[in-house]
Amino acid sequence: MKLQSLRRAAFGISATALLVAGAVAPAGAAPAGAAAEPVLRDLAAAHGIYYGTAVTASKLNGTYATVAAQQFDSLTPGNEMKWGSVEPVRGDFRWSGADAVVDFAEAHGQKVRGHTLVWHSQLPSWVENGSWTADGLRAVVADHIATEAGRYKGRIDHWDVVNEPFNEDGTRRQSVFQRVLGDGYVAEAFRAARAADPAAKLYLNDYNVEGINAKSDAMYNLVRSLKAQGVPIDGVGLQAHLIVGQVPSTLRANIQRFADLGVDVAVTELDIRMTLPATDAKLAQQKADYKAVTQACLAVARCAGVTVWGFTDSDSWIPDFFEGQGAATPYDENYRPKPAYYGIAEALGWTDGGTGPGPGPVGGCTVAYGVQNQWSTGFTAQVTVRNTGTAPVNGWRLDWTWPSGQRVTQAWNATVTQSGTAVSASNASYNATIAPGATATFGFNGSWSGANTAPTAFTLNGAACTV
Ligand code: 9MR
Repeated sequence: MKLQSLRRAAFGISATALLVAGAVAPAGAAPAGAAAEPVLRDLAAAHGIYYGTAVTASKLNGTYATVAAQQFDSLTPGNEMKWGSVEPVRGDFRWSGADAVVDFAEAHGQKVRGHTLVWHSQLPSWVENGSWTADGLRAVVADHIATEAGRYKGRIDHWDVVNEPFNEDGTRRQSVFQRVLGDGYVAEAFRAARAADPAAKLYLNDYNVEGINAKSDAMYNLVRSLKAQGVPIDGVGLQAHLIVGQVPSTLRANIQRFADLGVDVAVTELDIRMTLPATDAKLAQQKADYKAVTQACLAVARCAGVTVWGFTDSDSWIPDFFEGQGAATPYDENYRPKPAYYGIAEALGWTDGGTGPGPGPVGGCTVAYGVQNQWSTGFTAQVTVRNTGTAPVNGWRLDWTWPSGQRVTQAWNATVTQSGTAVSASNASYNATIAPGATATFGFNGSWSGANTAPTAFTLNGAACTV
């Protein structure tokens, strides 16, 4: 445990995990006598760091929402807070996507990284192509920061205030901000962000700055000079869009040198891409790489946490931007945990107890969910899980998300926990093993109001089941 991070650890553990049956245990705790899937957010919290993911607001339902809520304690909207998303036309604000991510995070005890206030890309054309005087653009940027950071005041853990200000050689990128306002736009943006939301930690974020190189040297010199001028900068974000087998050997030393300047550091957009198809060897290397990045963060006291840029290969920017490449995230396209997920967990201290990683069903699972009885405020439901794979399942956890705000109040034949709308049911000691073709059944009472809509998606040990 990092001593200076006790506050953050306490936050992580106080997540609204609610135990409704059985002994008190955190969501995802190992059922007796069985290997359980690791829960990254709990493991990270025990070290005083967070583990986050970028998300897409429109996908926050079903299995996607369940995994995002269960495994991560920080969310970054992948696109929804960018200037082009929130004010595509001057004075015409669209907050629904950003609001949805912030609301979801709060409902699940998660922090939010705000991304991003001042960036050359995904800018509305009225900003990018305006014919600006310096005073005119300065006022527009100040207003944008005051409006967006002000809207979410008190609800954002970190803001990426300025994103990607550098070229690869360490010179300043000639964005509209740089061209019209000069070097000082960075300091002005940080001051405006502090004024708008004094509680948010303010970050400078960039890519290809993970190792020690010309670009990260430029970032280092800028942070040093901002600190010397009293500019309110709190952290540095290393995006970490990496390639399998190429984690920079100087990553840890680089994190440390920024920390030594008196700022926090976060890995903000981690993904590790490979040339497709993914092979066992590449996935094994990717596991080692995810583990190494997580270990580098853990090794430096001021490293606040790690965010993966999408947790599933079905929600990754890589295939669209790098032809023939992909498989860059910790879960596959069907939400099955990949070796990379276990690499993260191992870095965070999880061991599989010698049973081998991934007790997930080899061939799959089906779930039958039935409401047996319903009255004005409550209901009784029964859930039957079938192992349709060819190997036994030894220890299981079934996850789902409530579509209409139900709550589990009492359960039998499983230990059920609920955090926000996300539910986890773990086996009892006497039904931990499900032989191929066999089933396990448990039941519970719940409360409902308005509607009692059945869940549409379930995962068994992280693998999506047929419903
Ligand atoms: O993940 C984002 C993707 O959906 C967008 O199409 C893309 C457009 O530039 O931006 C992606 O996110 C970027 C992030 O905002 C800044 N660092 C690089 C990320 C990957 O391009």
